[in-house]
Amino acid sequence: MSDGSLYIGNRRYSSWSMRGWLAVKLAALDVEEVMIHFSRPGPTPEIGQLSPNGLVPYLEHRGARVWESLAVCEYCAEIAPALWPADRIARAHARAIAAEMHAGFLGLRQSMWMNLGRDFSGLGRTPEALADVARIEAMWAETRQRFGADGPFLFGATFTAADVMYVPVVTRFFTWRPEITAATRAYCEAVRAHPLVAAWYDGAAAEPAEWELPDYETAA
Ligand SMILES: N[C@@H](CCC(=O)N[C@@H](CS)C(=O)NCC(=O)O)C(=O)O
Repeated sequence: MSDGSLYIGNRRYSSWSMRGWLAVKLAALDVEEVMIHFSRPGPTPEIGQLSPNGLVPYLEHRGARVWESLAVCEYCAEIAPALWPADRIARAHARAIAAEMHAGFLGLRQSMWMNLGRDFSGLGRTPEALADVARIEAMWAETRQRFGADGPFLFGATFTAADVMYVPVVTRFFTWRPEITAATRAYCEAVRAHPLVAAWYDGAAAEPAEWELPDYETAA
């Protein structure tokens, strides 16, 4: 008998589910994984019936009910403190950049949505998306210079909740191929090679074609 349930959406598209799932896996919570594939037009009624905000990820664990991906990361970090850097100043920085991701980058998220099964190279390059890419590249570079010199992740050798929050940005960089520096590319490749990220991609590739949503399968 597991300690609860983690509700997620399509692996192919659900960037917020991916964050919640990664945090739960890194904390090794023993939860049943429940996939609710999205219906369109949304919102998906089954998700609305169980999750307080009508969205995934949604975690139920030993009496705790947690929605919002950043709150899921924080909950998991209570159980597995290494999800945040041990040093106070590094941890403050990690929380700030994780919050910036949770609250922002709408230009990137709207024009370069997550689709793990397509190659949209060169598309989606709106000024807003490119401004977000520039900010993210500068933030990653500063973070790695100050805190992650022993790499390959943002805070060094350990894959933290800050990396978790940015994994779906990495996937977008692979799908949409905006122009990025060699250092950004090296970070993206390290993230893509992480076994949990690879496992999520494999799960996405195994999803049935009937779950594909036409709106997310073509780009101009
Ligand atoms: N701020 C929320 C965003 C969650 C969110 O937007 N989830 C989307 C999927 S990525 C969703 O549940 N959509 C419901 C639907 O499309 O039916 C979080 O951080 O968890």
